[in-house]
Amino acid sequence: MRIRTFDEYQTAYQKSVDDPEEFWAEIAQNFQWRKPWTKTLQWNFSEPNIKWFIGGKLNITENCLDRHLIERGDQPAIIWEPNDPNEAGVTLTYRMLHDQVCRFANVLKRNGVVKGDRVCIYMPMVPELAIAVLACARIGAVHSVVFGGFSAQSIADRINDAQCKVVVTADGSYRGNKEIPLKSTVDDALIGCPSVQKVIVMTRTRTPVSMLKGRDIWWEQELKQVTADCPAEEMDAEDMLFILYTSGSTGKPKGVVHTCGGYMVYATYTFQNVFQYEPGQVFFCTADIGWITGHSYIVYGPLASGATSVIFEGVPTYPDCGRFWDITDKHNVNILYTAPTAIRSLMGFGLDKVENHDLSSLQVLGSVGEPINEEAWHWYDDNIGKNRCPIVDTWWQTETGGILISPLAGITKTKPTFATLPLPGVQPILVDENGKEIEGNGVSGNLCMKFPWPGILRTTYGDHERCRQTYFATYPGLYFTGDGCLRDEDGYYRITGRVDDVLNVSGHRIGTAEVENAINMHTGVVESAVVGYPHDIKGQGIYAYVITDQQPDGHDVELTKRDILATVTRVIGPIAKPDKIQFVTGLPKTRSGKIMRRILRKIAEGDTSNLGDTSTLLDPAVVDEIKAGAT
Ligand code: 6R9
Repeated sequence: MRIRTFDEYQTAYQKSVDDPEEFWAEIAQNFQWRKPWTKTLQWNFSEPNIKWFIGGKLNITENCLDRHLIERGDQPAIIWEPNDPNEAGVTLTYRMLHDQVCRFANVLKRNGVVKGDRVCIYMPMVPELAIAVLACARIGAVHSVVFGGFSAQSIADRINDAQCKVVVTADGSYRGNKEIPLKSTVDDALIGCPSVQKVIVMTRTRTPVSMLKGRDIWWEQELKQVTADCPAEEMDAEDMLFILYTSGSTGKPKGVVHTCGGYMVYATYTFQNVFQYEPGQVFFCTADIGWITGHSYIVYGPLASGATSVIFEGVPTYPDCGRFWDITDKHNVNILYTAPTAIRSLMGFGLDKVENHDLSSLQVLGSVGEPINEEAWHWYDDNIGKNRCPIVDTWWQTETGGILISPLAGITKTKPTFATLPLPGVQPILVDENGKEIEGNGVSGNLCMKFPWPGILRTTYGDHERCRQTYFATYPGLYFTGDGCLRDEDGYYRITGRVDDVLNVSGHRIGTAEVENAINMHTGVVESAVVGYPHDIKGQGIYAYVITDQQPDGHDVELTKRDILATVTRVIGPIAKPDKIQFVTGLPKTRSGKIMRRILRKIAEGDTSNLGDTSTLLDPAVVDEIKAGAT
């Protein structure tokens, strides 16, 4: 499965294009199947209908756990580093993890969860989060992990969309010097979630919680009632493995669906090749399991590879900005996978807390989530990798299941800010607005894919038409990523950012429409428009133009801003809080009533010299007012 030279990469790539089915069938042989597949691929992008390893039967947890027991049962599978460095961590060997997953799977069963049921997981970054995820997979339940920073309303929306039967949560979580009450947020969410029958609560912070009789049960108590004997459920390759909600350009997050066989093969293949993983290495991905990066590269990819995966509960700046480097030295991390926003924020603290670390265990560095700027790339390369660790800038999406465009560590020649070349099995194509292919090198366009890979999403939960509309209808016959992209003279790809109304704030995808909906819920707000603007640390910041029912001087502006921020936090979560709010009396609209975001974006960027054609505006005067009041 491992590619070791650039020649081998080229050969593999060619084969994956010439004979994709044979290519992936050979790779899939490296996994444990209960029953082999009868047909490798069947697909069309028009419905879409995509199936990999048809008729194959498996359970992903047998691949992540059982099959490692003989050879590496006593090797660490998970190293858990708590928020507080003085608290004892936890190391779970493959045998221990297997045992705990089986036990918790039995807890789920005992509480009525059967194959196909949806389970919402809203937890801190503790080993029990990975255990809950794998326990669902063990019995064929579909997990829907909701990031611990989301609000009660966001949890409720996700639970209702997927009709989850059970919620797994904790009393609270620690992040830096903050204690966050998770269970009480779940309680608020569940007021409007009739599908939920049971809530399983793990003890973490000992925050007082209300436990509703007949509904709420303690994780620890439940575990006393079960054995560690839990045979894995036999799953079809195309049975659902999980749902993960992600923002798009419309108001409502979509439940991206991944299935068992293709996702397993793709997450694992990309893990081993992109990072050039060697047995015994320690892998530290700093993402949260609440995002796709954590699903694929903390849980499934590393565990299916028999790797040691670090789970970190805290934040990069607690107790100080050397925390990542403390963890690297403490656990002898070999591969570090983090986000540009974290690198940029740590850069700002200088080198004091870097230079007092050894970091010699590091061999490969990764970046994910957003474009990495040249300065951050070099800082990472010079100060963390000491110019001896290849950097892999990995481009991919929740919908792609795994990395699509990236260097192979130490094999592909890197170029700062370039995700470089497509992985085997990935066929990118750049198109113009009309869907016409832009051929050759030294060109830019909208990034699409013309052929499926095993990790591609299969549908959006409960609304297949939405999946078709969002990804497969813009350019018929192609999967549209929503990203703009440059292909340089060497054929290297650089992702330039979203071309739709999706923001990327600190590597988090946030739809402008979602933020607008949240702002508009605040009393007195008449209308709002949200755009992104370049932000030194977050990559993009959120800029909101808001019309209220008061004259700009008729209300306490600072107080109203604060209330709007509180509203957004309440409706979505703190990650969606605007960085800047400007009160305006009107928005630049065309005669047909469409907001001209292009103009708002320019003003937010501070570039008002050339606003382009404003002649189609209903009221051009509004632009001058907005320009004058820009913050
Ligand atoms: C894995 C993940 C996906 C969006 C994607 C793109 C941006 C991710 C990137 C990158 C430039 C990279 N993105 N990796 N942009 N270079 N290496 O982040 O998934 O949360 O769904 O976000 O993130 O814009 O479309 P997700």
